[in-house]
Amino acid sequence: MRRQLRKRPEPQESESSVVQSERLRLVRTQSNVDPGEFARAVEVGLTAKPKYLPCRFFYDDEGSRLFEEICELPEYYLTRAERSILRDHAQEIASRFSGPVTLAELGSGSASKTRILIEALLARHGALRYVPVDISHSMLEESSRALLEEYRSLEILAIAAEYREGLRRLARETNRPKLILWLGSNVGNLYREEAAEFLESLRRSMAPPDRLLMGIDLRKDRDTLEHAYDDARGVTARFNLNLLARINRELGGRFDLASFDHRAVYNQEAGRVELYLVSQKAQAVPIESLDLVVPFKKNETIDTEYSFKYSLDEIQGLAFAAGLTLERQWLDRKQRFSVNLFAPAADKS
Ligand code: AVJ
Repeated sequence: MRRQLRKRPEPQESESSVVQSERLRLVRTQSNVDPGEFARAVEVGLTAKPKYLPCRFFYDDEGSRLFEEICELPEYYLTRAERSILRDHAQEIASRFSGPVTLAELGSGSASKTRILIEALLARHGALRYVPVDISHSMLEESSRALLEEYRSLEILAIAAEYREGLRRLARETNRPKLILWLGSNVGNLYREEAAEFLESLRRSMAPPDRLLMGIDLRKDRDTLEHAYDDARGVTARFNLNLLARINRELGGRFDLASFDHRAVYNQEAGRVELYLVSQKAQAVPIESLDLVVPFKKNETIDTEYSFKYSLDEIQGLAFAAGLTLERQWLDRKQRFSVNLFAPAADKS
């Protein structure tokens, strides 16, 4: 499924950079603008057995909007729990650095939780450089402008890229200690081994004073988890079905969205929520620009997302595998979610 980290071709080094103002620079990497990528992924995924679609394609403009809506849902406790932890401990986090830092963020999205840290860091150190990395160029531009408007002494380098390329660009930012944010339990979209590998490569890019602040969702009862991914208002269902709508919009697909169901299942053994789209009937769906007709049996599924959950022991294991030391860990009041501060392990750097 989401094998984006391992199996993707090496991206081109070329990037286009647009200086927007004295305080804002936007960089867009090559692979971020490859229009054939979605088409290739759909062709591979829908001719595989079982069928799958990589979850990174959820986030076109419509999908990004729906995800923002998910974050506000009563059932989706993740965002609120993380925000409350950040509110409670932002000052302590800022006080761990003795001077101005570079605040980097992977998958920044609308950066609404980031503000809490931006404010704490500005209050503590006066100046701040913010380097958000996100695949959505429009989201980056929008949120960057809003932040600059609000915070007068903030400086932004916005990188429109996937994580791996973003890291490469980030490694060049060496003049100040870095606080790297990876929030929202986005790590959950990686298989556990992939997560360890990715964090190890992240750790390699860190100097001794750098820190990683990571939000990780915790293992918990089935009911809470399945409702978080199958809400009463059907927003998550629309988010999942938007993958098919996107194929219709961009590739001339003829999916009838009403003939597919959204399904969320907690696989307790694997510790992950699995999202599927289920064909209600036998049907054949043409996708014009791929010159392909996709056959479905009744109840046949498309795997669309795995969202891995961690126990506290598994978080320690992840840190160890990546050569990181867990310096601090905070949980929300209901102990559903964790925010973790990691340092590069002393013997690794
Ligand atoms: C953005 C990957 C953290 O797994 O909770 C939310 C995505 N999918 N509802 C998650 C998601 C369905 C989300 N992450």
